[in-house]
Amino acid sequence: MSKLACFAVRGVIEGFYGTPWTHAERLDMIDFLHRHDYNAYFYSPKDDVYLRERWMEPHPEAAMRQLDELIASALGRGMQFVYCLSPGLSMEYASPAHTELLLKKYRTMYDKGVRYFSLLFDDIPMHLLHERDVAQFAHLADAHVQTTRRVWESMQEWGEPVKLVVCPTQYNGIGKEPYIQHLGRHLPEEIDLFWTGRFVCSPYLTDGDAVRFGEYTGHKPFYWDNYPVNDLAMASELHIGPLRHRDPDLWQHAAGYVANAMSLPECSKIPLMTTAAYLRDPQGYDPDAAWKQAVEEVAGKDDAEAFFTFADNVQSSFLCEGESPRLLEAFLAFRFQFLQGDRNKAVSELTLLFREMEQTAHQLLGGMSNLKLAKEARPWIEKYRHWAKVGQSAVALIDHGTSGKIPQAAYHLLRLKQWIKRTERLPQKVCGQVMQLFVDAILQEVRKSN
Ligand code: LOG
Repeated sequence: MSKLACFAVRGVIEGFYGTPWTHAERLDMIDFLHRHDYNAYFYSPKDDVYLRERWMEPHPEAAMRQLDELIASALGRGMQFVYCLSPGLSMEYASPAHTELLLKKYRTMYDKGVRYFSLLFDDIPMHLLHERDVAQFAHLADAHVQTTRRVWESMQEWGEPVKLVVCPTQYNGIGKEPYIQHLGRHLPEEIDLFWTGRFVCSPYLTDGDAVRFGEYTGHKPFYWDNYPVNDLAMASELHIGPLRHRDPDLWQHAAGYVANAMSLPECSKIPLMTTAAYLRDPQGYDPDAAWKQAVEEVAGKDDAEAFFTFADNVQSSFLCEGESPRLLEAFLAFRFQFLQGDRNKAVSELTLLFREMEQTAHQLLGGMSNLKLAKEARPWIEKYRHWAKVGQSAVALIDHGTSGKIPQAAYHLLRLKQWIKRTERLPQKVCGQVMQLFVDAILQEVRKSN
């Protein structure tokens, strides 16, 4: 299938809460995106105050120079630089002066060559805030329609064609909600609407839902996919697993697709490479094959195997329930072997597994060739190392505890409890559920045999 046949816009949005990427990280990301067939970078870090809280003020001079470089870097590669503003925290929609200020900010970017803009109304109250707005507009959707139309009409007078995508305040659901339906039905068809799917973080994106959204709103959805972003309540998860459960036919019913990234740019590259594979060929997309390739490229050949072993335990997200599939398999095999087969063999195999787990952690902590990846993933790798220690103490306990060596068993039980305590202090989500089940089963087994 040709690239042109699929998603027309294939973007990444720097749209998370938390520490924005540095200038160097952005330049590197734009190059990375270009190399992987993305065609748009959306500039919208929630914590750049000049896009949100202080949207009325111009960017400081130094920031403006950096924006110039980002724009040149994207346009020079034939990519779109999408400039996004989020005025909804304070904008008085009825105020012509406010609309002028908004247009002035967009116009500054237009003069620098930007032709793609976004107006974001996400994460603001669902009701009108200013008295004048309450008097002038029927409801929030009415205010958003009129403001967007004014912005759009002015942009049409600037000469060159521009594109505009709006993020509604209600950006997830089914498209039938009164706010989004009003917005959709009253905005010109050329203006796109962001949509995150049924949920803020949608486990599935289906073509059926896309078709229905189109019918309800009169606009094909422009997907804002909240993966791999891991901000706010998701901060303990590291989203380095592959993109999953996006229908192969989605592109036929979508205006575009943008992935919201993590504030950890190097880690983000792994899932973003799998997303690139999906966007390039949705029919042929194989998440696990794409994942392996992505880890090889980002971690580098020498560390790929170790990183992949680790990454297999860091999969839990709204896209994937199986947190540690290989470890779980190993535990099930151990259980069978221990109870029905060769007890010693079972114990020695599992001891080896936990030693290897610790070695893997040491290799990754000690000297990965991709230093940036190692630095970003460090807290999760540390947690992985802790679980390896828990595992080793647990196996030692079952070995001694079930063979009646009481003093040794007591020692290992103490060690196990210490390691569990230290491990539980680290908030990062890494193979926790699987390890917890395993430890509980061991403790139960030891209790039974005493
Ligand atoms: C924000 C987004 C944030 C994400 C995940 C949208 C449209 N907006 O709930 O900036 O990174 O969720 O926490 C959001 O998704 N709001």
